[in-house]
Amino acid sequence: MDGYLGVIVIVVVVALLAAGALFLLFRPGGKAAPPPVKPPEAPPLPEEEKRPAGAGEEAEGATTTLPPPVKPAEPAVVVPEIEVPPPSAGRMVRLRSRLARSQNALGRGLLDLLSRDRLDDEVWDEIEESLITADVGVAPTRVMVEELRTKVKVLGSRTHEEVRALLREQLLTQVNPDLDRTLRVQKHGERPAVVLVVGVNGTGKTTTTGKLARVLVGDGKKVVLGAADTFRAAAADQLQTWGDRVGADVVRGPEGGDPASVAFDATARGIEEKADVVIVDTAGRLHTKTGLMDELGKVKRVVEKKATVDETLLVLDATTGQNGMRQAQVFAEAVNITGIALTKLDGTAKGGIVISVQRELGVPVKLVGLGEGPDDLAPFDPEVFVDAILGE
Ligand SMILES: Nc1nc2c(ncn2[C@@H]2O[C@H](COP(=O)(O)OP(=O)(O)OP(=O)(O)O)[C@@H](O)[C@H]2O)c(=O)[nH]1
Ligand SMILES: [Mg+2]
Repeated sequence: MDGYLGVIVIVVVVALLAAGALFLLFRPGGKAAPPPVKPPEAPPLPEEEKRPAGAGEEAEGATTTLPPPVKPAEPAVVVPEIEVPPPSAGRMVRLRSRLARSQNALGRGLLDLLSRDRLDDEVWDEIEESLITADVGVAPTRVMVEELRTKVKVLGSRTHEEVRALLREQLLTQVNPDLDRTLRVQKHGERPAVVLVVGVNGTGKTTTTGKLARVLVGDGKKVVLGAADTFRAAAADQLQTWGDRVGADVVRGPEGGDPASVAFDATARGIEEKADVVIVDTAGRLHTKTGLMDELGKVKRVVEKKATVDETLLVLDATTGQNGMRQAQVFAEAVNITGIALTKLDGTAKGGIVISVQRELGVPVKLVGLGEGPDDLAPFDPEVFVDAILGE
């Protein structure tokens, strides 16, 4: 028993001593932790024992070096990584498969029909129908069928290569490789070029503005974006995301604010920042023609107080066919369109719209959208397009 008592007394005494020590260390108002004990400084080494830094630290006789003091962690600063997109040259070739997938059916169908031994009226009707279904448009279809009929008669019997060459020539003539498709994005001395992006809701204006910024940055230009779609705050956020990725400044205005004032500020910023190009994204509401004319006219006028609108791109969704074309016509009547950006060409077999839209609006297709990826916008190349339709 006595032995047990002794042990208990010792345990209690030790516990009391420990509690006392803890109290002294952590008493209210006292320091939570003892001040760091400064390690004793190592005595200087005798001359002969000094060695170059880092050499044989573990070697016998070397003094232990203390680890460097740990620096307090600095607050993490998130630096967005700026992307450098690939240059635009040859993009359509790279994206050709996107076209081939949806356009090949038309090409194969036409080649099969034209390769038949007997080309009677019924076959010619089928050829005509295929072209119309692909949105080539009635008038260009008539011209093509007439030309093909005459040429086939001259040829007599036809090899597959001859038929292909014939069709290629006809399609290419309709697409018109002679049209000037260069984007007018050259700086005027100190002033940036200004591109206005217009079109119906949901056709891909904001996406095309963002992708175009990438095309231009990839080609070595400095770009400023203007979010003149002030109807939805989300529209400016959407553009901001595109701009941030490639380090392009985005000029925005208050929600519901005046689009012309945003376009003006964006132009001013472009001049200030010595940018090469300012691209202005506009709202896609389909107004009455006069409302549209007033609004876009005002945007243009204010930009022209500081620079010139070099390019007005009409964004057209290739999947909307003739209906989209009619709406596009309203825009074309309201503003002076200088080029067409045809989007979603990856999702339709109706590539013939390239032919009909150029014909009806009298403006060249300058850009084509071939997917939802950030670099899926390409300068339009008629030959690559026709070859994709016909298949290699
Ligand atoms: N597959 C495909 N989708 C595309 C292409 N271009 C745009 N889109 C899609 O089309 C949708 C609408 O694009 P937006 O750029 O928001 O269209 P918007 O004209 O600005 O629309 P509003 O501002 O509402 O008038 C988005 O989901 C895009 O990803 C394209 O070339 N191919
Ligand atoms: Mg938009």
